[in-house]
Amino acid sequence: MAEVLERTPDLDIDPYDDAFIADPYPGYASMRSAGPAFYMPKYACWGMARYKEVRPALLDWKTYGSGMGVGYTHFGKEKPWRPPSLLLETDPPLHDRTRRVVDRVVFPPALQRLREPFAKEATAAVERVVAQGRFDGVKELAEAFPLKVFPDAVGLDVDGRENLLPYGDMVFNGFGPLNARFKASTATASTVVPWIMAKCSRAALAPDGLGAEIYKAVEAGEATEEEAAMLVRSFLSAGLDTTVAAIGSALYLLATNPGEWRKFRADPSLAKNVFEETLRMESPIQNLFRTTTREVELDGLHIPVSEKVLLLLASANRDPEHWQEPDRFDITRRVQGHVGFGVGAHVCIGQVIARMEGELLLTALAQRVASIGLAGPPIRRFNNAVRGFASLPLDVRAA
Ligand code: OVM
Repeated sequence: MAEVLERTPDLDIDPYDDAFIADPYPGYASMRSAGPAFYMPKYACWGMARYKEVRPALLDWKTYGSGMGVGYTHFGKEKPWRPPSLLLETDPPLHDRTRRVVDRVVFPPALQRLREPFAKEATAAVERVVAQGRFDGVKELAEAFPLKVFPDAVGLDVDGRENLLPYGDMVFNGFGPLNARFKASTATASTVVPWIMAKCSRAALAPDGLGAEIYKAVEAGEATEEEAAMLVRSFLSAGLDTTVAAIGSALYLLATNPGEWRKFRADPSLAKNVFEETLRMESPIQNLFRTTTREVELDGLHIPVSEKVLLLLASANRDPEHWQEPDRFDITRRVQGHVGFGVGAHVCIGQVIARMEGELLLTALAQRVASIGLAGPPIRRFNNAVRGFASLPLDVRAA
């Protein structure tokens, strides 16, 4: 007992503070040096920020459960702001069943038919901005490209797609405490949420898209019609903000690291690795929670049962105990093992689509752009879980 009391894992840090979000990396360093886990009195929850603990916690779904929500809200104590996701906010055995339904739809060979339309749109998007010279990298590339190809792939019609990003903003703010930032993003919920739900119905989805593929599980007796709609909702929740943030961060890192840009230009086949290194450096989903299903002992430190634990993926991805020069953007780095997509039972189910988008857009960029630089100060997007830009003024010169 004395050993437990000796430890003072309290950390007076607020990962949802504006200043923290503007530059979270010094905060992550403090969190990592606090120990294997730390306690945040302000939120009465725990955190883990080192690679050494974050990765095993992600893999140990029995101890670190998702069924009580992967946001700050503890579903056993408070009502979730929206009906829980059947994928994200579930544990086995339910998770195994729903995951199987979606796994079949995103089976990599089945997604290869997306490559050609994605590549065509990537080229068109890059050619548009090259013609402009100066443009907003967020609006014109990071948003425009995923907002075209992903809803097309799911099978949404073109009307109302402007609801997708505001919905994502609510969903990812909803990973944090339901603070002023969350509340501001839900100001449009009364129009955005019903639009999203309507688009999840079988009738709203093109017969050749990923959404319609999900509904085949109903015919096969593997899911109910209502469950299928909720699984389509997962596509519309998780599939855009993440790729938008990743592409925006990749553009920023390339524009501000001219040496790496030159390497990339010389070898556009590095596109895949540029994207992975971006996910490590500027992890689109910075953090998410688990809930302990039993008391945990970590290096003499005790976390009680039913406690929320914030897993700082972005910090693990910059942990100097695991990575050499973690703060250096190195497009030839061996970046395998980053936890930007998570790992284990809940590892990102859309990763093949996300990687395809990243690879194809960055390839088109390396092939058609000779130089890329900032044309003004980038403006950060503030969200409780997603790290990206609101605006990224860029200047490009045609190759
Ligand atoms: C979902 C969902 C929403 C946001 C993120 C996510 C990281 C999943 O609704 O299933 O995965």
